[in-house]
Amino acid sequence: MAVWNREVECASVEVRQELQLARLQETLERVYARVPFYREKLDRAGVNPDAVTSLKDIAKLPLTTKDELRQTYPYGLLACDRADLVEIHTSSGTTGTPVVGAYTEADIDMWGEVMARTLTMAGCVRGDTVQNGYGYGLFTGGLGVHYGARRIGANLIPISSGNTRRQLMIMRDFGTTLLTCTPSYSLFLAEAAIEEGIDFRTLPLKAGCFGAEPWSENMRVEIESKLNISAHDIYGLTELIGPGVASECECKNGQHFNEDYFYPEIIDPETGAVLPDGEKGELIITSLKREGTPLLRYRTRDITYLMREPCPCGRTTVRIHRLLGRTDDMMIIRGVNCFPSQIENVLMRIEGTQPHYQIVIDRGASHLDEIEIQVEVEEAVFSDVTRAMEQLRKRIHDELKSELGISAHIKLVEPRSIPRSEGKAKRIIDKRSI
Ligand code: DLL
Repeated sequence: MAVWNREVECASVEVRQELQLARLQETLERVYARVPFYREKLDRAGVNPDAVTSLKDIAKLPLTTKDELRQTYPYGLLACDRADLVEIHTSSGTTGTPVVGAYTEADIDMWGEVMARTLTMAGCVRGDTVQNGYGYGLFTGGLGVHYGARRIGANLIPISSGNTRRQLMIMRDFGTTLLTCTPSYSLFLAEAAIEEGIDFRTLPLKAGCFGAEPWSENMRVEIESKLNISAHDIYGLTELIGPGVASECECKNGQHFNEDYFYPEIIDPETGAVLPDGEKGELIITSLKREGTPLLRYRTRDITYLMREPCPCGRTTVRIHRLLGRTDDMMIIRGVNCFPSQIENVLMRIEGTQPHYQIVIDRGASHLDEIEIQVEVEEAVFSDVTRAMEQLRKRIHDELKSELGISAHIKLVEPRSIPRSEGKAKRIIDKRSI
């Protein structure tokens, strides 16, 4: 059964806003009564739940930041009894303190609904075979798609990420019609298919839902031609639910926001002022129905803008433009979120290295992210025997791998060879033309 919840997705603005206000008020009451962190925050801001009598009043509420989520780890933002939890996910970030999303049965139910809407937009119906190449586990990609495909009643292959040859074999043998994975991995599959002698034009694959990392219109053109499919952009984040926050319909002109569950705003990241539709800024999201870990005005750090022009598909929900960047320096390397500061922390505790380094990210012929870290080493080390250099290189590689989960190519360079900057150091050179 396709899940196109017309009553909600095609509702008039008035009907939708009425629902949003009622849910916002319930959420406020819930967090005020059950989450001391929010009670204190709202008290400090001088807003109690009764102060919100229209949707515009949401601007009175304080913003929530990722740092606050970390400070309240692991259960500080829980708005239900522990006994009512049925699942927990955390961010793919490896900063030591993960960001937690905790789900009650009703939250999982809602996740299934929004993910079923997402897959439906890509044309998925009962009888389709969905190959789910997002990682299963704490990452939300795997189980998010899983619940959506189950809701539709599609034939789901929970293959998870990696193991490229097997992905291709399964795709060919089981007649996969819909693929879900990161956009870069889909291109990697296309390359590998050539080596395996598999021609996508002969496969029944018709569509794919791609997200979890930045990609571009150029990349869509490449994916659509190489895999011979329709490629849809899907957006979400662990903090709010995982995938299922917004997704593209067949018109591919912005991602429809599941506004009955998530309330979007765009703010100026410097001043915090709410910006009008069409203006670029930081996406802020309030959950309207979460029971486990509801969030008020969460700063996603993702940059986009809101599009309210009618969409020919008939859905009336507001859309977000394809993401335009982030307000911080978070890198997403093969789906793993990490910050330059984490790499720096590892480098700085290894003797023989200098605090001068550069991170070069590229997508090679394989279409997968490759990361090279150039590190200046001390004079003595650099002139030392090759074996010592090799040991140091291996140690940096292994520590980064175990701490951040990324496998980087390490290049030790001479002292003073990395360009110095008069202002902020340019740590990241991102050559990915996505
Ligand atoms: O990446 C959830 C997800 C899984 C989305 C599968 C789509 C498909 P996190 O690991 O918490 O959750 O990372 C969230 O990834 O704030 C964005 O910066 C980035 N991101 C997610 N989707 C897109 C997209 C999942 N379609 C962070 N385009 C977000 C660009 C995206 N960036």
